[in-house]
Amino acid sequence: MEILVTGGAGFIGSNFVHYLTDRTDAHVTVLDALTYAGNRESLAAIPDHRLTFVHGDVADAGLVAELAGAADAVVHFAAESHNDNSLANPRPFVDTNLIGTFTLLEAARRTGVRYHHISTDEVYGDLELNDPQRFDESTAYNPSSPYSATKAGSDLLVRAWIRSFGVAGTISNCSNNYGPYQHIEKFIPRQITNVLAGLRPKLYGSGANVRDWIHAEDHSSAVWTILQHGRIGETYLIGADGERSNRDVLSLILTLMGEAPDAFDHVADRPGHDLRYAIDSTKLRTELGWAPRYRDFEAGLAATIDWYRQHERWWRDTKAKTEAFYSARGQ
Ligand code: NAD
Ligand code: TDX
Repeated sequence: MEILVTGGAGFIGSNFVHYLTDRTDAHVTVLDALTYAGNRESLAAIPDHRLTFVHGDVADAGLVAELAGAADAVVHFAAESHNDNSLANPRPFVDTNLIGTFTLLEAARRTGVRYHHISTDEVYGDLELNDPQRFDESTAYNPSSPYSATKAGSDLLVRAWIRSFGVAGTISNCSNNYGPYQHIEKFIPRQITNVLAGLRPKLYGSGANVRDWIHAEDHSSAVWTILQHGRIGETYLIGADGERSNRDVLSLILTLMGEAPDAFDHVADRPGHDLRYAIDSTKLRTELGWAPRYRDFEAGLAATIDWYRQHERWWRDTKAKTEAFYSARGQ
């Protein structure tokens, strides 16, 4: 099987490529623009005969048509993925998340290739802390940020191309991922690398905001399950019952790293900051028999801390620039 993975040099895409090459016979072609978020090093351990790397843009129609035409399936991870960047400069989010997805869908329509679209729980907006409901496949879209609005728009394009043009597509909306190869702009690796670099961790606002954490390898196993067994035209929510407040996650990181649990600074809150995300993944579990493997968040977090400790060369060069962006925003 030949699988085209867009955004395969990013966090979740590279975890998915490792998952495929470790556990299946598939040959993978990665299409990645190597933006600030892409890192070729994340794929360095994969043997040449299992992987073809193509440096290019998902909005390049000619290139995308050629690669999609040679694949049995396309898994579309490539995106501008960081909410804070979307507040500072939304334009690349429109270009990549909307025009890029449109370009892939046109190629899928012409070639008939199986298409799986990677999306986020943020398309549903946020929940109150005490709301007994979680997001499920019937929840109405209500995105808050330019990032989540462009992801919501891209999901709707996929639904339209499935219905109007018969594209053989599926969609998954996953909760917050953690694990190796995550860019250090994101919450968990930012705080781990702050401690490793001798800087104080930074918590937005009160830190009462809740995220529903899932290990990136569990996200990969869910996507592979949907690709093989998912019903065409369907949406599946992916989550591992991992709700925790940012304050609790940060205190746990500090404790696991041998620091006082309150050794952090409160900084400016994110404008429009979503309060809580929570996923009900019953459909994926009951219809397709998927279950997460990482059920112990503390153990998964400890392994992630070890990974950043052992891979300083992977992140060190980006630390100063990342922190300069945040400090200019009071964060
Ligand atoms: P990331 O920012 O780490 O990686 C994105 C990758 O896409 C990078 O390698 C980048 O170079 C590439 N890319 C960006 N623009 C491109 C373009 N125009 N053409 C080709 N490649 C391009 O992102 P991530 O956290 O790995 O997220 C991957 C996908 O998963 C995204 O679609 C995101 O919306 C979704 N998602 C992420 C999370 C999460 O917790 N990180 C949760 C749910 C869904
Ligand atoms: O330094 C920080 N301090 C802090 O308190 C950073 C970077 C973040 N935060 C907070 C904001 C959020 O409540 O931590 C939480 C997580 O922040 P991010 O890592 O930026 O993730 P989030 O905004 O929740 O979005 C993530 O999950 C859904 C991914 O970045 C998205 O791509 C995905 O769609």
